[in-house]
Amino acid sequence: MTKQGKFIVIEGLEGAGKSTAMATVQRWLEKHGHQVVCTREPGGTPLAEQLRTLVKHADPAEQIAAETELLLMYAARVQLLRNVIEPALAAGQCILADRHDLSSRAYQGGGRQLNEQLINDLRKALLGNTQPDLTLYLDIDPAIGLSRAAHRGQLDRIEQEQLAFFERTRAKYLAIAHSEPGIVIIDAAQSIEQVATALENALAEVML
Ligand code: Z5A
Repeated sequence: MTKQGKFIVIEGLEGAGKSTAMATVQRWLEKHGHQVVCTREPGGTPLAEQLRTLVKHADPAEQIAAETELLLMYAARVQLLRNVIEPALAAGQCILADRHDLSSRAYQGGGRQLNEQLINDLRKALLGNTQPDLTLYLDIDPAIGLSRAAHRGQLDRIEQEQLAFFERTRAKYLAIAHSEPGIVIIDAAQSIEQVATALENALAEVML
């Protein structure tokens, strides 16, 4: 029987350094002999990429209900799960994910203050047993993260939220990371080199 691959997720606020971390983690995994499939959420299949565009660049004239936002994130996630994540894990490959379900719990649960039961029910009904083996949460003060991200130019719909929204999101990330197993908190205010070392140490503990 083929060995089930590992499912590794990178999480954090915008500008925390997720894209930079993805490259570090991918290099580490490949160096240690793993076949890596990278994903991003929302996105990662043709339909999920269309949902990503909708959710990030919806017409500002229309108010997007928080529940609609959550369901669009979930529609994209289930599409990615069934078409990419589950088959790759079953084939013994590693999934390296730029965001997964913890983003919904933090942004829609914390930032948007949606009912937690609703999010938990969706998770249970739709994600089943496919859970990350390791989540690397890059923790950053939202003011620092947003200032890093601002260099990229025009902000999307969610990036235009007030600082308080991102502070609630960060608080939810931290509360979950402190209370559940399998989530390592990395101080993302450190230098890129220090963050890379912290990521490699966390990987070594779980993967070696
Ligand atoms: N969202 C949601 O609400 N609910 C969900 O369930 C899901 C998502 C799945 C997706 O955007 C949006 O959807 C996101 C959450 C929401 N919205 N917001 N706002 P995304 O994931 O595509 O984009 P993002 O989160 O905005 O990612 P990002 O801005 O690309 O962040 P990043 O990848 O973490 O940043 P980076 O590109 O690696 O780094 C940013 C800059 O900082 C760059 O110039 C780096 O060189 C620099 N950097 C990186 N690390 C460092 C350190 N350590 N020191 C100094 N500078 C650094």
